[in-house]
Amino acid sequence: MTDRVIRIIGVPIDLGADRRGVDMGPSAIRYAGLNARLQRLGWQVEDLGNLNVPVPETREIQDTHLKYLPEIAKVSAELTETVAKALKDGVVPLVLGGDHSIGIGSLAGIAAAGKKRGLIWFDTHGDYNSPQTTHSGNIHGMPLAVANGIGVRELTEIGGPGKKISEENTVIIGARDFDLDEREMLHRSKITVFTMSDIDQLGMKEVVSRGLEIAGRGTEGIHVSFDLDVIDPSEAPGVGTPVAGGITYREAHLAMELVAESGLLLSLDMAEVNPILDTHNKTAELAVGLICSAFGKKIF
Ligand code: 6HN
Ligand code: MN
Ligand code: MN
Ligand code: MN
Repeated sequence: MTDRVIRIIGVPIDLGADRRGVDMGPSAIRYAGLNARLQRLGWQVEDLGNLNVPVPETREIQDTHLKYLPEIAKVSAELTETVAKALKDGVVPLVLGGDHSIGIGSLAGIAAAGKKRGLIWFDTHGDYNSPQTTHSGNIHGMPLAVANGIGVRELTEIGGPGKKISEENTVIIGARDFDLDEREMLHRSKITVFTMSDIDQLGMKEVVSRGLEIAGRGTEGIHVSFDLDVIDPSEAPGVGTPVAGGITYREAHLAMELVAESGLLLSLDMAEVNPILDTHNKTAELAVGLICSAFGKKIF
């Protein structure tokens, strides 16, 4: 890491998900001591505060296959500009969700800044639905597809036309819950998927090493988009979409430690913390711990 400034961008959005609450994620993560802990690691921290996001009670759903599309498109466009500006300013964007629709703006911002970056997407889910394949109509199930040019133009053309990721340099880690058509689309793509079963068989160290090799090949570095629901609900109860059978507390830290050691990390999203379902801010504290591991915290 050559640059020592992290710019925090909060995105208090839960319009992309059915369950309320992940809009409070940025507050919970800050409350868990994020800024001070990053400073203790030697980083300068610039906190931009939160983007302006409407609350669902003030809006109506127009299209049930793409719930809150106009609102999410507007927030994503603003996030795109904010992330692109951070990269142009030479600082490290840290985007706090909010639901995982934040990935749309993060990845579009990276592309708009002209950066060729690999991507590691830690998630239970593929987030690779299209308006045709979605069963929920929730846009947080679509950001990876959108970044790959799949979906409506209101989303795919944010930050300019064309794909925002290179499929060959994109890796999903921790998957265990795909929708059927989503799974088919991912099979047809060149995205690499490491499932929970792969982690069981190979171990987290090997999976992340392979992931870093794939994401880092021929790129300037990598973006990591971390959905807290990849962690087992016993250790991360406060997430938008809990699914049993996730990675452990230590596996999650090991993954972030390996990311830090690689020296490849250029930007990070932390998504889907839901304080309403959390117990004593446990999941937000875990999110802060993982951010610190990703940005170089060592145990000894
Ligand atoms: N997330 N595949 C489901 C859907 O509604 O499309 C779940 C998506 C979850 C998205 O957790 O970021
Ligand atoms: Mn997700
Ligand atoms: Mn998820
Ligand atoms: Mn279907």
